Amino acid sequence: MAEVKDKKAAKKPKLADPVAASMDLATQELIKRSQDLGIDTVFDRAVQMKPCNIGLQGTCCKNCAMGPCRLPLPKGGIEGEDTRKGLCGATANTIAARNFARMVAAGTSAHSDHGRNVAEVFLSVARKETEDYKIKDPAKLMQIAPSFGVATTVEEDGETKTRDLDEITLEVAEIALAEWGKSEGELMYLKRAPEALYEKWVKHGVRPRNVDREVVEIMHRTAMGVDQDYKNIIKQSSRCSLADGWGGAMMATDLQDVLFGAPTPLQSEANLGIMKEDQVNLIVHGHEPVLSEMIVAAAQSTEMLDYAKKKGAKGIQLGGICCTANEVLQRHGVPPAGTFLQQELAIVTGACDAMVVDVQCIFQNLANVAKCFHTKLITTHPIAKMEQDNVIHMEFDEHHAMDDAKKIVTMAIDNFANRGADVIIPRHKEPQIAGFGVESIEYHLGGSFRGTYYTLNDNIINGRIRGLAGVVGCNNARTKHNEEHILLVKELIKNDVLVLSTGCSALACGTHGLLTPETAAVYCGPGLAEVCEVVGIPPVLHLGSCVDNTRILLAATEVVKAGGLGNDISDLPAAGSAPEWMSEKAIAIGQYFVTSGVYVVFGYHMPLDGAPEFKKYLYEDIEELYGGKWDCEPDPIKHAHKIIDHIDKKRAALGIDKARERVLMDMASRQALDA
Ligand code: SF4
Ligand code: MSK
Repeated sequence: MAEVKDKKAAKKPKLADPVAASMDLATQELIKRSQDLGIDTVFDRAVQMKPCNIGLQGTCCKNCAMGPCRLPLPKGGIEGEDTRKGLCGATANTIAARNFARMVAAGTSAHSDHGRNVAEVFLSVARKETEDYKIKDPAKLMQIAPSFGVATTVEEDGETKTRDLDEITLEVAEIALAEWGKSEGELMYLKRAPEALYEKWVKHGVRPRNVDREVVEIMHRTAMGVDQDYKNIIKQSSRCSLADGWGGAMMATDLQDVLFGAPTPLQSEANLGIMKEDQVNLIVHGHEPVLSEMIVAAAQSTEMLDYAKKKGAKGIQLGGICCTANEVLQRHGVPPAGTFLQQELAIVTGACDAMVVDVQCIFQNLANVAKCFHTKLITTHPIAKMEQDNVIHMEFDEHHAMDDAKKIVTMAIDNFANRGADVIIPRHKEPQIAGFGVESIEYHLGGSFRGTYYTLNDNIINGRIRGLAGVVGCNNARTKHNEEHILLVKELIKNDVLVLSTGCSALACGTHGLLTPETAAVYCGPGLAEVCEVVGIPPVLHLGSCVDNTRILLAATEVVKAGGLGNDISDLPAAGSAPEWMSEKAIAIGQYFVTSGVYVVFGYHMPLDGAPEFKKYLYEDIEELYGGKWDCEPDPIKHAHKIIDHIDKKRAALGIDKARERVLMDMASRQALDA
């Protein structure tokens, strides 16, 4: 018996094969290093623990203490009537729909609570309660004020004058913050959508009343013994998701742009190779730029740079992980160190002097990895602490934001001297152009005479650009790191599909060199390559973080407005995709794109297989309501071709499929299209 125990104890845990785990060389190198050092990372844990088969099917319910009730689909499917039910009688459809709805609620609450925090900081600025944040982009404020019903001009003595900026700021701040909990009416941003889409939302009764209420209502309706009609549950999921996409997340993006500046394209680099041996490496990770903006300002201050030099470092190298990376990249050119799956590896370099985190997508295991090195792991948000005793909590408060940021940067600098000699920073990094937005797409692909997005629309109509794809979302340790993103995106651009990218997908594209204009000549079809060359843009446009998916909604709205491609988002030759999704936020995003008329394809897997009738509703029937629907395809090449087929179907419906057959059009046919 003792021998058996010894054998068990001696059994080594299974480890990930670095080459099978990631397509990125820097990641492979550091997975190997972590294994040599006996430190487990998500890649190893993914081969050691398999997902639960019933959870994968979406049909495990634990919404009351009589459960968990588990309703797997029998092998070989169901013949005849589906008699599966939980103790209360809940069907597989009800259980899968409730689980799906709760993901929408969780995702919406994450984006929207982020948005609320930004709105609160914005109100502090408007009330002049903080000196550290300012309005950096008054033009953007003027642009969004009318959507909140705030006038930007006033009639005085027969003249139209611009109103006082402080007054506008305060009115926008108060109205925006009320959007989370107002007692009457509907979200004000809904009217920014194309009219035809707004009318669909009216017809189907899915206009969100306020942000918080739609989340609360999902939690109520999915509680034991409430809503037991999967179509009705999904109706509320649609309404809640709109409160995210056309509410909390959209306000987060807009107010961040007003406070920190709307992004314009800039040059940077990507991947773990951005870390430097002779500088203080400070990694910012999480989501809210309210924190990271101050860290950037503090780290670039002469005071901190001088202090770093005094402590023997040549400078301070900031790097980002996850969506914080996108936020500081798009506004300051701070290079991303990695995507979601590389967070532990940044510490495994041995060169990370401090990692500062706020909310969302942060592994609790960071604390265990940090324990093996000198790295200071600092949590900053009151709602996101860690139980491990090596984690330092330094609460970040907007009222003394710069002081807090300087304390954090000082801690990183002081820790530089504690770095061991055993440092491995992979050499791999790529140049990139990032930071596009609705406004910069207009600048690059717009037209001065014919409407803002005229050049883009013209190139879609004449077929040089076949269509648009929003490729977004996470990494997932159940798939090979970055591979689905990259193979999918390459296949799309090869087929002349212009890609708009956010989140970790955008970081992956940067890591693998797809965010440079030069990429076009190497990977694109002839039509897209020509457009990219003429206007000098990459074929994959970096549009920011997860909340910035709302930039894609607004860009699509601008395309509709510019004319010639139908009168609703659902008419456009366009689709959405999240090839390596893992977060509940991705489900909320997918649902608001579907409810906005977009065909959305996810990779990996969707937790719907245990409820085929409900799955068919999301994959087919829902299209009749909003013009968008869900799909799933784990193979990246097939995934790309589902999107391309959809784009071609929409082109045919618009009558522009002929144009694509002759990409090089003569003047007469161009005029015919314009007519
Ligand atoms: Fe089971 Fe119904 Fe309770 Fe869910 S709500 S755990 S299906 S009894
Ligand atoms: S960070 S939500 S892993 S994209 Fe927004 Fe990346 Fe997904 Fe987090």
